[in-house]
Amino acid sequence: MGISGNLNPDQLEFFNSQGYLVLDSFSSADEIRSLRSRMDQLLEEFDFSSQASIFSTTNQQQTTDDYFFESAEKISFFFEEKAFGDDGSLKQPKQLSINKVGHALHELDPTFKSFSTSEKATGLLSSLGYKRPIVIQSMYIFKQPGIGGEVVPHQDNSFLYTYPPTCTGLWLALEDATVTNGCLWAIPGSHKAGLVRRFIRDETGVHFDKPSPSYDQKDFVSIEVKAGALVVIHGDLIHQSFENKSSTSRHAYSLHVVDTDGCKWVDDNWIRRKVEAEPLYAS
Ligand SMILES: O=C(O)CCC(=O)C(=O)O
Repeated sequence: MGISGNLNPDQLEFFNSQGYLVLDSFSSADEIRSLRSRMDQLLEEFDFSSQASIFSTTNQQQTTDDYFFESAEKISFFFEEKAFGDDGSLKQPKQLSINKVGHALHELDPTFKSFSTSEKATGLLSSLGYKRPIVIQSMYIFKQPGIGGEVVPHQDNSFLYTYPPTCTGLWLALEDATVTNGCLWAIPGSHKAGLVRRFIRDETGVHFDKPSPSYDQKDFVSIEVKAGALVVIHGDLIHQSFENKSSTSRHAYSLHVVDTDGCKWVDDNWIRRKVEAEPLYAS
């Protein structure tokens, strides 16, 4: 199937030199509304009591690890660290307590699948040179008001490694993202220095193979965007987001894509799928 690229030379030049690209108005207000209201529904249906056991049973580490690992092919709910009081109960409604939902919304939910496999998404990947791309994970990220946790500086290739590396992040703002409510920040051009470290899964669980370098906060630029904008993130770009101490949430839907042609998904990634992911296209 022939997929035409939809990025122009200036956009490609910006992405290649800076390691990220903002595409304003990538999604319409209607599309945003439908993704958000579908998530409202999923949250409404989510039976928090069934998951509460994860936080209270013995053998805590194993249950937590299993829930995390199995989420690769499920729609799973992860709480904010600060969601719970000392007595272990939620301090606010579940809708305001979830950090993210992942990692297979793009596969299992028709509304999220429709966006994730849309022509505008595949056209973008074609422009970036993908030959047989798969979405390897998706996340609905809430960045809840008051308690939305920070995401420390990282590179996406650390977590979703192919050899050679091919990961790209597609981060869709479902609400305006500002420095006040925890927008993305990145070090422009940092992708050119290559991958710093990897997140490895082995028989003991998961760990990084090296400590994190320390980064100078002065090198980061804020990426403030309006709802509907898509931020394209190179897999080696150093990026982060801060805690959300404001009273406004900052919802986003994020996809991570890797190629399956000309590279190999390595066995010690945290994601070990039982069923192979469907390619978005093959060229
Ligand atoms: O949404 C955020 O705050 C961080 C997201 C991120 O780092 C990613 O999707 O790679």
